[in-house]
Amino acid sequence: MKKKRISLSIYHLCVFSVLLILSSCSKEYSPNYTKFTITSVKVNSMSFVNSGSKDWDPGTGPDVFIKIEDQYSVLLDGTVSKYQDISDANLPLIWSLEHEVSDLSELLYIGVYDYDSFDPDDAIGYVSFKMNEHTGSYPESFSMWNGSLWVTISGEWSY
Ligand SMILES: [Ca+2]
Ligand SMILES: [Ca+2]
Repeated sequence: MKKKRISLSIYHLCVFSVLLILSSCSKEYSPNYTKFTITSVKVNSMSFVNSGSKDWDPGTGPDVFIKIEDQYSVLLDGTVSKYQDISDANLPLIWSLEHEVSDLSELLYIGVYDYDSFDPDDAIGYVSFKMNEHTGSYPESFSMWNGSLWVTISGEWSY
């Protein structure tokens, strides 16, 4: 009788420990991150002609780079990291970078451009996003589409 009571309490202790471990695990799965650092931007597909159905550059492929922008200004200018004379066979294009988003409600844009030497750069397209649209599952990467432009962003969440 006495022995049974002891084994029962050990059983309860085990159940209690398991519950404790489970509850600490579930806490880990619902973090409250306040920052996201973009570490790479990937262009999977894009248009190779402008709205007039003309090539971005006459005779050569576009020289593609990105900018991270908000509604008011350029936050990260990737002009120096352009890929020159790109064709469809060169996709996807990937840029490694580091840009911290500390206001998760900020409306951000990834602008994709063709670099031009003598006239203003051509705007190939853009995608827009707010990081707080992704705080449900806190993905380390997510994709966005706008017309034929398909962009994947990867990064790290932190406090
Ligand atoms: Ca051009
Ligand atoms: Ca070119």
